[in-house]
Amino acid sequence: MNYNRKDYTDDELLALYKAILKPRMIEERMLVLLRQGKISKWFSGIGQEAISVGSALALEQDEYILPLHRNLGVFTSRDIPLDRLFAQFQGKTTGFTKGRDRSFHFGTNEHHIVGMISHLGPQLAVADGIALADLLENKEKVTLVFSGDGGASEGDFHEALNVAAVWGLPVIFMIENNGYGLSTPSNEQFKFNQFIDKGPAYGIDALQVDGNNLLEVYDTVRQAAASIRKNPRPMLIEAMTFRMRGHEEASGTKYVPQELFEKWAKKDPVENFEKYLLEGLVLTQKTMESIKEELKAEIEDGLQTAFATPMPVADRQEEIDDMYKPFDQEIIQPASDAKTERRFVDAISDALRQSMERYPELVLMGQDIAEYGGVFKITEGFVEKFGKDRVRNTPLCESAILGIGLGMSVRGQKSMVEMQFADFVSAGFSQIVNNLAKSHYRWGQNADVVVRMPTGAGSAAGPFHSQSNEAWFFHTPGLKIVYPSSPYDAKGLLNAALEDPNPVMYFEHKMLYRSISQEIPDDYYTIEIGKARTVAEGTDLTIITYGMGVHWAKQLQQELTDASLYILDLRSLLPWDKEAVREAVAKTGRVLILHEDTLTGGIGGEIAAWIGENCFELLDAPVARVASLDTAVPFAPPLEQEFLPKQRLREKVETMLSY
Ligand SMILES: Cc1ncc(C[n+]2csc(CCOP(=O)(O)OP(=O)(O)O)c2C)c(N)n1
Repeated sequence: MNYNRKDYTDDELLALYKAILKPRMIEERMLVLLRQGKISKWFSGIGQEAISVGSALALEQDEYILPLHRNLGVFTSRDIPLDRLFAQFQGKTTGFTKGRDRSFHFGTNEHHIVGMISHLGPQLAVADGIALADLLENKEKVTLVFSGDGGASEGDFHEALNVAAVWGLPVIFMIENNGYGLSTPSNEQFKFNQFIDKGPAYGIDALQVDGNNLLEVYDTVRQAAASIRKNPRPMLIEAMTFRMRGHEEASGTKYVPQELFEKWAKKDPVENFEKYLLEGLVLTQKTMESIKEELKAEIEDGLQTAFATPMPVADRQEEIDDMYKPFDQEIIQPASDAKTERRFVDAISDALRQSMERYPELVLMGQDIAEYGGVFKITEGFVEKFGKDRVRNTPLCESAILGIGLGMSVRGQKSMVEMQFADFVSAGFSQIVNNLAKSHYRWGQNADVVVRMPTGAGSAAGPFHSQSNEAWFFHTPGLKIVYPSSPYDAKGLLNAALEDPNPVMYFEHKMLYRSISQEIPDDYYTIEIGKARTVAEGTDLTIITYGMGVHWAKQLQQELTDASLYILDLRSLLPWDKEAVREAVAKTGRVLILHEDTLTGGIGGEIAAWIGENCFELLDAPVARVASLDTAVPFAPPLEQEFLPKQRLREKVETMLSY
């Protein structure tokens, strides 16, 4: 192997040697422990250490790295105490996730590392988000994120590179091309010759390195980083390497031809570097032995401490509470009595504007939201007031933008991501339910992101511009969901959502945008998240609902001549107001749950079950539900009307009243 030491001193070379030896020695020990049944799973990075170590050492200590499952060398190069690292592998409390996530699935802001989620690709956009925060704060920093050649087939790879290119984000995309994705060889994974061919297609500089040559990786990343700090832009580095063991230790290597192992064994990154230093008299046999002894002692010491630490004891309340970053919401009253008649759409716009003034670290992202003002014109005029840095048009990359939101949270920034239509959130689903929602529970990193969701049917917009999909998120611990039905609530709840450091899905029904208005305070104010509102205090039947359902119920109340309705608007769906529901049940003893979302698996099912379990003795009739038909949302108005529950509401109410 050809090493070019340039002007690196002997001490620098020795530091590199120690750094590459460490993950190798840890791994060799781990493989023994695995065989002894003392650890449960191991993803080997043997043969690929030069990439992790070279990359990590080439960056400054406070520059973020986002490693994957073969990057032990990143963690060791950032000097993570080994007892904590091993405790993490063993699921102990002294690790980084309180025993909640395994192996390398953790982040530590102290060490400027954001670990992976199993899905691999989502990681790339998180790096974009960290880089965007750095760029906006003129930090002159680089973020480096890893991808395998297999993971690069994911759409997330394309989105992250595309956004990074368009926004000029200071990110190094380090692709470890090791020839296999689990058992799938490159020729069944992609059709192009090499990853650097992709660079120009994205408008990104791309370089290829010998991933087994520590000095080459180190030097290349150092130079790339120095250039990017001065001239922020993304860069793709393809590190050619080989996976010397199975995908993980249990999965074997039968599918890999033996001659490949033989060929690559000769290129072993640790042995070759060691030989180079010995031959160049940078390293003596004696120093080498004492370095190995020292590392061995450090590893054994770390293992002993980790093994001596007990397994976590489950504390139910702590488990539940840790899904969210603690936040004591302080309800803010408007500073004056000044009020103006505002439509629902204007109330949302007001909240965004006032929150942008209140939080200089808040950034808005969405398709066509800048000069164009968004398809519903909610951010019209925002660019003039807040500038394009903070009001960002995005490419059609829902997944990347949501991941960027998490990355910005890592750097202490707030973001609002506008889905052009709630339906399109499916393109970014994984980021929300796997990354944003679980991050705090896993390693204490909150996702300070509000996702605005223009939702609902009623305008003959067909199956893909009309869906109610709040239930997709209702089932995901770690998220909050609010769903206002009035301009007053729309403003107060959006402000509250933007204040909350947790990920909040904010649903806004499109049919309410311009059809309702109300006098609302001119000043900034917030409404408590998780608090329902009593809309009507009737005595014969309780309707529990939210969003458009509130308006359908109110209309029916006016039409009914011989019965009165108690109407409860939930306003927040996660958490939802159980006390208010209990009270509402007690008022009439008859409960109908109404929502625009389809019936099966809808939120009504959960609320009905809770009432059945907790309020049985308050009931005079079975809890009923009325919701949309279990179909896609149809286009033609007569079909859409039949789909929506409004059609069936009156009949249902009358049946219940005569029960
Ligand atoms: C979205 C998703 N699909 C499938 C998997 C299962 N899986 C985990 S790692 C892996 C192979 C990844 O290959 P590559 O990105 O080349 O990285 P390598 O393991 O070779 O380092 C697969 C298929 C996964 N974790 N996530």
